[in-house]
Amino acid sequence: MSTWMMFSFQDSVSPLMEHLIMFHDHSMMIIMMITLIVFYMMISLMVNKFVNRYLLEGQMIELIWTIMPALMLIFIAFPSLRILYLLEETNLPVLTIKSIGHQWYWSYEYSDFNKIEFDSYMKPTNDLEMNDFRLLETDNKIVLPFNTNIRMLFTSSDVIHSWTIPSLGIKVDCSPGRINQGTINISRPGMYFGQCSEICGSNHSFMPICLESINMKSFTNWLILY
Ligand SMILES: [Cu+2]
Repeated sequence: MSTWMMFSFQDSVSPLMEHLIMFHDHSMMIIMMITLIVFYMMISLMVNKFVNRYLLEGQMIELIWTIMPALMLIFIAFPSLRILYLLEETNLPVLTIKSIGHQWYWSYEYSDFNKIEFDSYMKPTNDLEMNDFRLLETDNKIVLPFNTNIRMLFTSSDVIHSWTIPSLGIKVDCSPGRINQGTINISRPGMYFGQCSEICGSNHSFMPICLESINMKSFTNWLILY
């Protein structure tokens, strides 16, 4: 991977993240149009010499400037709610993975087949290999198959952590004493990175999440060999 990749987010690899990006662009267009119109109006107010001596009873303009923002809010609210419900949806998961936050590392449990459990610590800078990402690589990666509905369960053993992989469009809080649920469906093979997203103590910045996505056949081999 090139050096420049380190300065940007990874590309989207899930249908949900694709939706989120579309929604971001959609609302950004609306915001930009509003900003431009407001700036144009402010500047034209300052530079022109028009006066309106009879500024009274403007029913029509008031109707317009009440309904227009309401309509715009509806255009933002409906797609936003749609994505919110899509993000919460879990449809027929093939696999369930449990992720537990600790101060300051993650541990994972694959309990569908044989009981697999492992801890995932950040690789120290001195142990990095060529092309490894500093502060993002872990000693044990989560291995998951792509094009598969996967249910993720999240909890914590101490304080609140937050399990995040931006390119999968997932961010779920891990609270002690309760289990939260999330869904992922990865579109491509590859390595995807994330970091704990809840300030959880002194080594909060050093508990990255590293996920490797492989095909189903390799995944079952991995399960058997583990
Ligand atoms: Cu944390």
